[in-house]
Amino acid sequence: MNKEEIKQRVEQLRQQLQQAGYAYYVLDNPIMEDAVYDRLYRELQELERQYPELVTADSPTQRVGDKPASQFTSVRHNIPLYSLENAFNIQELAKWQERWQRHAPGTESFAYVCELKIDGSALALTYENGILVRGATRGDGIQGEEITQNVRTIRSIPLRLNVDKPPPVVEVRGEAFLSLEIFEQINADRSLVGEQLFANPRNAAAGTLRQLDSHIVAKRRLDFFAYTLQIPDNMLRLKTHWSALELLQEFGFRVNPHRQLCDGLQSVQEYYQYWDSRRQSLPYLTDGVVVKLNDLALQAQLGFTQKFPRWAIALKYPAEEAPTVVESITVQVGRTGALTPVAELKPVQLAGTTVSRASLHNSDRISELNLYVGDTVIVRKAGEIIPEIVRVLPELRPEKAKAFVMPHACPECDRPVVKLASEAVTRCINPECPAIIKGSLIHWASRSALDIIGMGEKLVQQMVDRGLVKSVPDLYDLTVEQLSSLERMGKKSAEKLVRAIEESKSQPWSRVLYGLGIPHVGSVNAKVLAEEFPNVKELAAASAAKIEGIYGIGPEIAYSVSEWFQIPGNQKAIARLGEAGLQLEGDASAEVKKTGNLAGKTFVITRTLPSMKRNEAKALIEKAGGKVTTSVSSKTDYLVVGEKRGSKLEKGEALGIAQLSEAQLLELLEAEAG
Ligand code: 3BD
Repeated sequence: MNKEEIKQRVEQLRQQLQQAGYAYYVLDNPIMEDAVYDRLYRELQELERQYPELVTADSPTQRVGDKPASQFTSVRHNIPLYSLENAFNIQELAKWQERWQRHAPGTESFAYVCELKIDGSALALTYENGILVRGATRGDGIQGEEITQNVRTIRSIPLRLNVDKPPPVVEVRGEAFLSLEIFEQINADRSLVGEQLFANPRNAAAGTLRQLDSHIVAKRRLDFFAYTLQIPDNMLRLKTHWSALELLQEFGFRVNPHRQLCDGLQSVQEYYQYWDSRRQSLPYLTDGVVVKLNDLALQAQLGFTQKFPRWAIALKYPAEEAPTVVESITVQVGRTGALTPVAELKPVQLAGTTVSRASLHNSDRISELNLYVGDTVIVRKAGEIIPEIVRVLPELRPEKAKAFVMPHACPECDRPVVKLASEAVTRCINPECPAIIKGSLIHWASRSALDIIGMGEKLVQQMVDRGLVKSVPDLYDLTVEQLSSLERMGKKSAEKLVRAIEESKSQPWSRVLYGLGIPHVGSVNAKVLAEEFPNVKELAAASAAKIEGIYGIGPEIAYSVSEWFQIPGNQKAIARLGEAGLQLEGDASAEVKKTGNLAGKTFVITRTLPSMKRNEAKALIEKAGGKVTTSVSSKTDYLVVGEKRGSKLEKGEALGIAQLSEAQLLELLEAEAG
C-alpha cells in the first residue's frame, strides 16, 4: 500500500469501528461480531503505530489513553451549569408553574418535556468542528475538572459528531452513570481485595470519573445520557427542547428513551407516578423526573434566577435514605426470648412516612455498624421495607455518645439472659417470662397460624398479666367467666372469643406446627414439614439428619426442629394441645396437583427473595403443580421477582412476562391451598 492507500484504509477502519461501537453502545443493537471488531481494531492500532502522524483525536484507539494523569486541571465553564430547583410533590410543582407564568404573562399554550432524573454525575462535553476536545466535571457549576481522557473511555459518547457540517463549537451536557449491574460488580471486586465499597452508583460514577488512570476508568464501563445541547446563537434554529434531544440522538449520543411530552400538570403527574412505581425495573438508578418547558424561546424569556433556570424543575421521589440521630437504644423481648435492640430515632420523613424506630437485630449488628447512642446515622426505608440503619457517620459523633451494652438481665422478667457463642442472638430462657408468653400467644392467634379472630395484642397482655394464661395450651381451658372479668370484655365478646378459640381446633396440622413458633420454621417450612411428617409423633421422633433430607429444608431449620422437640416443656405443651383436640396430624394428600392456577405453569425465580429460600419457593410451586426453570424464555409464564434487579428481570420485561413479588406468589399459593 502506498501512503494514500494507507490513509484511506485507516479512515475506513475508523468508520467501521465507530459504526460498530455506536450500534453496540448507543443503539444497543450490535452489528458486528466481537472477534471481527477486535481484528479491525488491532489492524488500526498497528497502522497507527507505524504511522503516528495518522493518529487523530477521534480515532477509536484513543478511547484509552497512554499515561495516567498526575492530577486534573481546573477549568472554567463558558456557560455555567445551573442547579435544578426541587419539588417533592405535585402541589409544589403547581406553585412553580404559577411562578413561571407570572414571569411570562399571557402564555396560553405550552408543553413540558418530562425526563427521568438519572442519579449520576453531570458532565460538560465540548466539540470543536465536530471533534470531542474537552470533557469536564460539573464541579460547582462555574469551575470543574478537565477529565477528557476519562470521558473518551465512555463508549456511548461519540468522539466525533455524526454530522456533515458541524457548528464550530457545540457543548453537550448530560449525566454519566453506572448501571446497577456494573456497580454491584465493582463493589464485589472491591470487597474481594478488601477495598472500601462505594456507597451507591452515583458515588461510584463520580469516583470513577476522577480516577487518574484512564485504563481503570475504561474497565468500569461508565455510560452517559445526553440532555442539553448548547450552540452559540442557536445556529441550528432549534425551536424546542424536544427537537434538541432528537438532534443529540442524531449526533450519535444516547438520549434517554423514556422522555415524554406532557401538555400540563395532570400528565406530568401521571408520568411521575408511572415511573415512581416502575423505576425498580430500570437497570440504573433515578431519583425523580426533570420537567422542562419545551419552547426554547419561552425558556430564553424566563431566564435564570441566581441558581436555577426558571423553566425547569426536578420533581423528586420521596427520599428513601436520610440522616437522623439515635436518641436511645431500647431492648424488646420476642416470643422466642430473643432480645432485640431497637434504635429510637429522632423522627424523620422517609418514603412518605415518619420513621422513629429501626430494628438493630442483635448486638453483633451494633458492633458491625460501630453504633453509639447519640450517633448520627443514615436510615433507609424503601417502599414497604422495615426501616434500617445502613451506616453511622462517625465524624459527627458527639463527645457524650455512649457505647451500647446488651443487658445481662431480661428487661421483662429480670432473669439472666444467655448468648451462645454459636448464635448472634441474646436470649431470655425463662419459660415463664411474660414477654415470651405474650409473644407466643400473639403468634399462635395470628392469621397464618391458628387465626383466632378477636385475640389481639391488648387482650393477650391482660390475659397474661392477670395470670389467666401461662402457656398456649392454657387458652383451651379459658372460660367465659374468666374472660368477662377482663377490661373492655362483655359477656358477648367473651363468648365469641371462647368460640373462636374452640374453632381453632379444626385448623390443619401445618398451621398448628407453624403456630408452635419453632425458631426458623415459618409458614412455608411448616407446610413442607407437615406434608412430609403426617403427624407430630413422627416429626418429634425424627433426627436432624432425617429432617434435613427433605427438599427445601436446610440444616439450621432441621437442627432447630429436632432441638425444640427435645425440650420437656415443649413435649408437655404438645401433649396438652393433643388432649385439647388440636390437629396434630394431617390428611396425606401430598401429591402434585393437576388443576388450579399454578398447574402446568412455568416459573422463573430471579435472585434473592425477601424471606423465602429459593428452594422453598420451588418446592411450593411444584407442589401446586407448577414447574420452575432457571432461564427466561417465551415459555415462561411468571417471573417471581426478588429485591434486586437483574438480567433475568430485563429479559422478562422485554418478553412481557407477568411478574410476581414473593408476597403475590404466597397469595397465589395460599388461594390454591384454600
Ligand atoms: C438528570 C442540574 C438543566 C439543563 C439545568 C435544566 C443540577 C445535575 O437526568 N437538566 C436531566 C438531569 C439533570 C437536567 C438540567 N436534566 N440540569 C439535569 C440538570 N435529565 N440527572 N442537572 N445538577 C444536572 C447538579 N449536579 C450536582 C450538584 C448540583 N446540581
